Amino acid sequence: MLTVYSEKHKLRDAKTELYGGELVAPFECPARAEYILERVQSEKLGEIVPPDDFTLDPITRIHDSQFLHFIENCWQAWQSSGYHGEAIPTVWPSRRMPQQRIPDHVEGKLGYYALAGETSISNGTWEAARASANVALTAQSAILNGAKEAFALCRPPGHHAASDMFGGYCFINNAAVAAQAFIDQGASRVSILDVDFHHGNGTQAIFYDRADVMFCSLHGDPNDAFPHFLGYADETGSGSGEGYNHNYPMGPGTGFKSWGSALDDACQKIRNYAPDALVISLGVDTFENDPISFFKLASDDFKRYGATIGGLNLPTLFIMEGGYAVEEIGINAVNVLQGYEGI
Ligand code: 6XA
Ligand code: ZN
Repeated sequence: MLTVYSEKHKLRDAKTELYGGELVAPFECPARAEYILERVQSEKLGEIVPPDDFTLDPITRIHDSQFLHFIENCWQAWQSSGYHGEAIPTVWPSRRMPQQRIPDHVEGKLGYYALAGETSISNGTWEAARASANVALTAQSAILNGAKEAFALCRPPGHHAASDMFGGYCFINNAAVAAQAFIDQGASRVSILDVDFHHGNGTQAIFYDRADVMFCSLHGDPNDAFPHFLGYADETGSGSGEGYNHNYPMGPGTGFKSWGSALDDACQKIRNYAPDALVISLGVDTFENDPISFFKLASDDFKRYGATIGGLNLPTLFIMEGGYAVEEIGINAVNVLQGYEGI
């Protein structure tokens, strides 16, 4: 299987994450992608290529231009305002402030565009997020040009980012950008299957009223897990998108037996939908030793479910999302890809 990887992910190297009331070293760190790359190499998964440069056009098919402009310029504006730390939102247009104005000051803009408060913006964030989207688009092009499958080793991840919101370590929604690229290049239907521990709220929001992109997500019950405010089972789509959004929230301690049954159900829905392409939001934070999640999948389970996805027999684009048990992240991610390939 082809892997697309960019060294530019290293430019995303924030020093702070707001976690449990403390500023800690971010869970979403450069070592993650390096461990995955090393495993791809040591397991000889296949060729590894750098991404091509794409214009902003495929990204603006999904994201608001002013939002992208903000992510690009936030760090500069933050520093110019005289702040010494990294840019972290502290105020939001919350329920009793319904005007939804976009303030001039960076502090206001940050709150306007943020969906959560853990993710800081710092030097290099925009460049790394752009490169991550280019990784996804390059892998998508490979499939368009005839590859049966490809692995986009994206970092930073993307599935929490909505058209005009960042957070949960995500800035550009790589899976959504890639799915839209398939549609723009002639696909009638695309399925996105999100197996990250966290609900892909950004992806759901982007495609919620559309029938041409079906979204299925297996995740920690938002009653108990981030992002808390989206990802419930009764969210099934709206308008012409009604019936094309499927959430499988699961509680603390969920192991492979129940998780695998949910996957089987989602795969049946994908089979019925008969998409032209399948995009997998591949997070491996479902692992039993993940430091911020509560599912109990073992390393072997990743191989087993990779085989289930392979059984769909569809052109398949794997997009890397989360996973924070850093030393095992490569084993678990590559296990999915090898399971898919029947290895
Ligand atoms: C913030 C948790 C962010 C989760 C990010 C993630 N406390 N998403 O892994 O898939
Ligand atoms: Zn996650």
